[in-house]
Amino acid sequence: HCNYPRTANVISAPMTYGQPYVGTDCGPRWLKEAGLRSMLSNLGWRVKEAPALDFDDFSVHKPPKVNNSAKNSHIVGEGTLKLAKLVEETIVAGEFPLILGGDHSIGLGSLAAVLKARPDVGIIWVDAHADLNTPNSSPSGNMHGMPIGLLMDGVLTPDEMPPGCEWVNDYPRISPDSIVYVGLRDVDSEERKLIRKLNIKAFTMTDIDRYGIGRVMEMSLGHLLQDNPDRPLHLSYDIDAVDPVFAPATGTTVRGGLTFREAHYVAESVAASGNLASAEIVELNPNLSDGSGATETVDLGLQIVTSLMGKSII
Ligand code: 4U7
Ligand code: MN
Ligand code: MN
Ligand code: MN
Repeated sequence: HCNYPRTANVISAPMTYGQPYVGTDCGPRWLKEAGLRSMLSNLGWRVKEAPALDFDDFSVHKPPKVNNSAKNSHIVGEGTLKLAKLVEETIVAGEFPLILGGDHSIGLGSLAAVLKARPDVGIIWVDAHADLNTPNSSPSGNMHGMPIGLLMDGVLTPDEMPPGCEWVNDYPRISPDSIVYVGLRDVDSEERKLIRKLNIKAFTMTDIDRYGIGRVMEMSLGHLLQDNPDRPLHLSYDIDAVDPVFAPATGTTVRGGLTFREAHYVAESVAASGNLASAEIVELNPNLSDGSGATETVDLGLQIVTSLMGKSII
């Protein structure tokens, strides 16, 4: 291990335009103020911090037409392209991109980048939702429910890419066998059809009830690592995967989620695989709860990141 200590590049992606609430832009700042940097250095990481991405620089484009099937798609497209470039540069520099959201539309940028920089990447998507909608299938038009849908191979034709997101057509697609879902419990009908049709590996809350989180993570990692035990992994952790009792400060809560320990175990088991090469935590919105709910959610978010960056209990 000649490249240790490793360097983490903390990338702040304060995106709000993929969903209806202000406040997701505060996620990165709250995580940092809760002690992210010292936590990382205590774990032995060398820490770099990129200047927070600016998603409010509209000087370069005209006011976009309202598009209700993919709301704010110009702004989301432009912002996620910035993120994609930064994540690519980070990987090329040999650093670990640790991406702080922001709403989950940022997954469009981070995934496009990891797919390009590491074509053999495996993706673990921890979420109550499948985020597999397209502009046509989405019940809401909110792009935080579409990052996988826009990138999945065999779902959209290039001309169906929402306006402003055409750059995605120059990036690789996700192969359906390269992604695993953990924690699903609120899946829309078109998403369900796609999961079945494309045979995407999906562990729902029902599976977690049945097998326990230990077996579910073993099966998830086994699926992604079966052909290549050295395969790099990207973890996308939507805080709404966690039960709202423990993570109330997020925009799309769904009851019946991961317990406090299950939420940690997901991160611990991915870290223990030794394959984690990039990660993001998204959808924290400290505005959407009372003060103690916001603090609890941010603290949990930080603890999840701590686990996935390598903290072991003993
Ligand atoms: B999140 C939803 F309809 N599926 O598309 C949609 F239920 O990043 C929710 O996982 C999407 O939080 C949630 O709007 C996106 C809805
Ligand atoms: Mn999500
Ligand atoms: Mn979600
Ligand atoms: Mn959400």
